[in-house]
Amino acid sequence: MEDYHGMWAELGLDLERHDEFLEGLGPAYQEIYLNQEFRPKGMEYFDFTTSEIHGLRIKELLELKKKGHKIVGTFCVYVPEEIVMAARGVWVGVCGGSQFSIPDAERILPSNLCPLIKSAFGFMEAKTSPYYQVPDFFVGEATCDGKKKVWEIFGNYVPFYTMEIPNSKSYMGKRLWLDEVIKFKEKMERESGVSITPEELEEKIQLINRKRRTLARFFDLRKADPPPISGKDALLVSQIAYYDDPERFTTKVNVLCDELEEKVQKGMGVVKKGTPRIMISGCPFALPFWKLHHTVESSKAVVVCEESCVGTRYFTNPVDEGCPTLEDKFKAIADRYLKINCSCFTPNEERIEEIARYVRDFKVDGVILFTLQFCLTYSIECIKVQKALKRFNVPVLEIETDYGEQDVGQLQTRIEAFIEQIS
Ligand code: BJ8
Repeated sequence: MEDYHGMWAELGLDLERHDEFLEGLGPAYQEIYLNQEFRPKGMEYFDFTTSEIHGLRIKELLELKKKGHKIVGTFCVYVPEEIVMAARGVWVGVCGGSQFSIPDAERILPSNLCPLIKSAFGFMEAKTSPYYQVPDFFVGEATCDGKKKVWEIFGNYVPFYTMEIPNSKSYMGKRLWLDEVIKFKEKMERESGVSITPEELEEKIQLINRKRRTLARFFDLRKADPPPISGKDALLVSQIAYYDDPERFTTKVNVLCDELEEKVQKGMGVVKKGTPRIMISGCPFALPFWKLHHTVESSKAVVVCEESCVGTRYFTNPVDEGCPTLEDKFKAIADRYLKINCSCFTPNEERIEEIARYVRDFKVDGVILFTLQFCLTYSIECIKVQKALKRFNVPVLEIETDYGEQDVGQLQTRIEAFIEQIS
């Protein structure tokens, strides 16, 4: 690997602590990822991308920045990727998925706050990740209370823009959201000095739709028994979707899918046919949060689907293509994004219907309802989801966890007992 210390120093990173962070990741990746058996060859690209996520990808982003592209750090799948790109911007997901940065955040933020928020804040505040140094500005969203209040503090450190998200998908909610999408387009145009044209927007709608359809193809292949890829590898692909160049990412996922298709045709999988199939449903899995998948897959089961923003919620529903006017295209974008079933909406019945459909389609034997500690919306929504799954006789295990390692033993015991029960 090239030495990127010069680049990181120019970005103002705390080099010593950043090295410490990267040094911790290497052995974890070896143990969790590289030690797996029967990995598809197509995963080599994703291993490489992960190893270069603070190196080559940052170098690419800096080169794009030099050419006048605006780098936009985002925290939510509600921030429309097509609009960022149509204004010559680059959309990068920057949610935090590591315990490493949490003590830094807790010096300022309350400790009884979601780890996803604390982790991002800690990396930004202590300058231990380039993803908080490179963006020209950040876009947050008024979803959960934790996020929307922390964005106010975040904005004291870095340029920050917050999108309002309605609480419900009512008529008024839809109007508010369309207005927010238009305001965001204006913000992007102001930042980049580019006026978005219908042609440019259509091109980006089609580009991001191709990415979404490819991820849908990838997830479809996981419906096979045995699945041709582990849940851990599939999770990594979903995580890289937030960082990589969309065109290149789509090509590489398609190459991986071709390989997986062949395996499925030959009946080859990463586990034996009949291995208990788990769906994990709930909060997002920001990179490098792999703990839950690793625990499940070390317990003689396989994860076949993530009902999550790092999973199905990211790619479900393309934006309508070919809408005649610019106004229609923005409306199509607003409509598509409002179909994402985040627990911050009330009511959120569509999410429950979606979960039931995935249980059927992915032939799921048991569902893990996953909540990050202190995430009230997903935690409370578990009550309804659990009730619905009970009606369909689907076994459910509720897990609330954080990014730390302290509960791994306890998680392992609970997950093993659950898998034994459904086997
Ligand atoms: S659309 S799930 S990416 S808001 S886990 S920070 S909700 S306390 S991340 Fe999310 Fe957008 Fe919704 Fe998806 Fe708050 Fe819960 Fe933490 Fe969360």
